[in-house]
Amino acid sequence: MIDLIRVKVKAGDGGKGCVAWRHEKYYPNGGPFGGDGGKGGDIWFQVDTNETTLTKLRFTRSIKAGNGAPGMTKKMHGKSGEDVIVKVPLGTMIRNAANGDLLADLTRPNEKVLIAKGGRGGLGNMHFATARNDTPEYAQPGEIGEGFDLQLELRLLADAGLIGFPSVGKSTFLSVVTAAKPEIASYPFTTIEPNIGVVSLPDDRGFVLADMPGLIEGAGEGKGLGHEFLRHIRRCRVLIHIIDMSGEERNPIEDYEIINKELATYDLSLEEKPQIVVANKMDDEYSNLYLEEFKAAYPDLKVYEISALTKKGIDAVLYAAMDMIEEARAAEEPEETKEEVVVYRYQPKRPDFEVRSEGMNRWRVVSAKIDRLAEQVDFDKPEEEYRFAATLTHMGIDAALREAGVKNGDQVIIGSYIMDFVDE
Ligand SMILES: Nc1nc2c(ncn2[C@@H]2O[C@H](COP(=O)(O)OP(=O)(O)OP(=O)(O)O)[C@@H](O)[C@H]2O)c(=O)[nH]1
Ligand SMILES: [Mg+2]
Repeated sequence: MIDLIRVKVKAGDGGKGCVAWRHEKYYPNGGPFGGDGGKGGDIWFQVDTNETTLTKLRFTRSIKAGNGAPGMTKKMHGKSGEDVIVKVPLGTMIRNAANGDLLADLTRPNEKVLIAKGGRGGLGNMHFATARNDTPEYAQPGEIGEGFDLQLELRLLADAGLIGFPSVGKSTFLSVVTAAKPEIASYPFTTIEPNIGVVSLPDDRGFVLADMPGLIEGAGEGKGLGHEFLRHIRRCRVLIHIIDMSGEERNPIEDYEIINKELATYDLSLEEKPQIVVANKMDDEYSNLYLEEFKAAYPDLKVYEISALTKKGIDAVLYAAMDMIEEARAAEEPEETKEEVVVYRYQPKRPDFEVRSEGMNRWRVVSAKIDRLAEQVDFDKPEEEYRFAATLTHMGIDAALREAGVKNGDQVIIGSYIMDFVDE
């Protein structure tokens, strides 16, 4: 499948903190002076409606964001690593290849999602001075950036989809109303992958149109090529059902029935989708006869008569499709603006925290939740400090530290705070 690919992503690592000392005229041994490392770059994915396939990423084995630079003396921060924004087509689904978890389903123009977060920079030694030790030889290493194996899948997000039996002229239709150049031939199953194009109407409206492989009887249960692509059809707002009216190879009345039956077999909701019925190949000498029969069989059905070959009757189909699409759009997204950028962050389920040994009687509690809490604590106020400590105990952090082997008097680093572990 062309629209299923794997790619590795690795966000940037944080730069390491710096160990440095203040050496100035009036501060001969002026204390720790090392700055923090820079943050590693993040990896984002963003919808770009100019992209229609994932082919560009097909040969990209891995995507890396920049690492943060180490901290420097004079308390200077290292430079942050550069972010990477990967442009993908509308309808891209991003999964964690390891377990199949859906990380993002990009269904809106410009939608942007953070997939791999860069590591935080390590703290420089200026943070580590305490009453007990005013010459800390220690600075933190940077945090490792997140990395995943991703599986990307493109589900076409076309507004309209062309359906019908093989050789009825679906690709021909696409080729005359868009700039797409699908393969066209007189044998069935010429199209084996969906093709996509953009229809631009003279009144500045437009929509995305997809051409599908031909469906046959039994497609809904997996016969032929169509089955794979019925799931794409499910995402279209409007179906344009093309019928070969020349009667040369097939019977139009039967065709129309069979295709609708297959749609319903695959998914009942497909039966409900707005459908435009198009009689194609009206340039053929017998077409009018078959059309009469067809109309007699379905007297209430609106049938658009066209010839994709001579381009006759095409505009009426496009305007009808456009109107139905706009109606469907309005019903789906009542008050959304098209240019909106939606940013969200996939959060895998993890324990709230992790205890790591950093050697030299130092420990680190890694936890976004606690970091957020710590930001709100005023450590100059004993009651707030006490409440914070109680929260840590409540979350099981004391217990986890003890289990990891922390001893009385060890240093515990939480976010950008360093505390002495006092076991009473
Ligand atoms: N006479 C006539 N022939 C047409 C017309 N439209 C398409 N054809 C011919 O019908 C044949 C099949 O056309 P395609 O556009 O490849 O058909 P398709 O529906 O995409 O077929 P698959 O991809 O196999 O499902 C080609 O030989 C076309 O030239 C038309 O309006 N009139
Ligand atoms: Mg085709």
